Amino acid sequence: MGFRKDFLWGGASAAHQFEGGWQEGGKGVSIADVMTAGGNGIPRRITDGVVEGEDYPNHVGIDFYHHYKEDIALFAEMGFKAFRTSIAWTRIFPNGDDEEPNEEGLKFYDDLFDECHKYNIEPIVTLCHFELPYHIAKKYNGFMDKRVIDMFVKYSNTCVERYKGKVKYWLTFNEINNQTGAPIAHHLIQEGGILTTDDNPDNEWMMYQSCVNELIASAKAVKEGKKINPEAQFGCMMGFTPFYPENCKPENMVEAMAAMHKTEWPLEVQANGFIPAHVEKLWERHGYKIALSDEEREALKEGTVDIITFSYYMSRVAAWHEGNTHFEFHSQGIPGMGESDEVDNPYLSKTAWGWMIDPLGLRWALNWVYDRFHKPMMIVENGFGAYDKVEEDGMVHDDDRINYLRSHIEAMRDAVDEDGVDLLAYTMWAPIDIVSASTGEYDKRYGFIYVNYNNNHEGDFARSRKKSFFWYKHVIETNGEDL
Ligand code: BGP
Repeated sequence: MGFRKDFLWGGASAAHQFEGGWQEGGKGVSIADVMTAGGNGIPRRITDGVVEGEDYPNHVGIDFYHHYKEDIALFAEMGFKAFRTSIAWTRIFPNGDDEEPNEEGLKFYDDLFDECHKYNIEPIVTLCHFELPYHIAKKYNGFMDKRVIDMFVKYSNTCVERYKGKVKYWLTFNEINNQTGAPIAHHLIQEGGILTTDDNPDNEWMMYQSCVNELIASAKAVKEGKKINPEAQFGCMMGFTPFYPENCKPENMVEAMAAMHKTEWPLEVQANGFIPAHVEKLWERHGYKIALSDEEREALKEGTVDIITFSYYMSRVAAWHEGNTHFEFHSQGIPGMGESDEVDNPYLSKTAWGWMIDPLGLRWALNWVYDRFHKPMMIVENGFGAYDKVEEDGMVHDDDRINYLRSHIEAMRDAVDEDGVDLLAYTMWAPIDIVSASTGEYDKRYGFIYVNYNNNHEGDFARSRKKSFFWYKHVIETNGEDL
């Protein structure tokens, strides 16, 4: 009973949120490098190139680029079996469409993966985590252009070939479903949101088209990657949020189903190999002409994933509104698209950023995915963003974080023990404080390891262990028995 003996306990991060060194080692500019800091209710913005005087936190991250040995040693001290990180596309192909890869960039990840293996830490590697090369966004309008599919596949093949003996687990795109989950520019980052605006009526069509192109790129990368390295295991990566109906009114029940359709459809594509009927119907209803050839449909079929991975932070609630013409969930009131179909959950508390805390939702999520696809799964993100305070004893006593993680690991253990789901890994987000993806803040902290740096760019990047560091070490030591 309990977790499998070889369960991969660890943590997860993403290149743009912690590496820094944005102009070192021949790296090119990514979309994340032209994203301003937000916070305090101000949204992040993607600027057209780097603008002097703006704050771009991803330029520095937490300087992992120069601290990776120290950081991996700390992960090893906690007993990590796995570390999920991403490769910055622009370290390998600085412009995205370059002929030859950048050797210095390739070498950096060689060293990083070697450092992980030194401590028997298995790397789990995301190829594209919210950071398309800026040049691709500008020149091709990102994944709206079919040529970018081949650029991604070339990049993926280069990595799978180079790190053959070092990386077994590959995830193609981070939270690929967020591309169409909420039609605001922030979610167009991966495709190159620079050329779109929030109130562009073509946004939804563009999001579907660019997401379809990403799905084709992903499938081709899986198929070719398995030829390059038959040992490799490829996974999709979803941002998973269960949707509950507001109550047992049948309309709300069907609205919650529609919300799951709307937000998780790429998972169906990557696991089943075809576009689900409900999506084809939505395109038809809206008159979206999605370019998808027979050959591309075949590619989707041939490139299904081996494992399903997802992030889990919260659940959400869907409500039907009188006057809605279809069961078609909209999370935001968008011009021409009606009011928001999302409401609060009165049974749950929230983080300081309004994310609903729902450990049982994780058990529900694991079952929802396993019931449908029967493939091994990994939880590759789950964590608690908070304002941490260093106390007089020099330590962060992050009991709220411990409670959050404990309750989620318990729910995950129940899903394994009582429901029989096949779970391979748990990599919490993020073992060390990093830059927040949604707000660009340093002060939204997730780590077991505190980094002395803040929103005002004060601090020396010194690392120190929080109370949760010692708690998680014990969790790993007991393989999740003693929480
Ligand atoms: C996920 C992203 C991560 C990470 C996490 C936490 O959606 O995959 O990159 O950032 O959310 O979000 P945030 O950093 O906005 O708190």
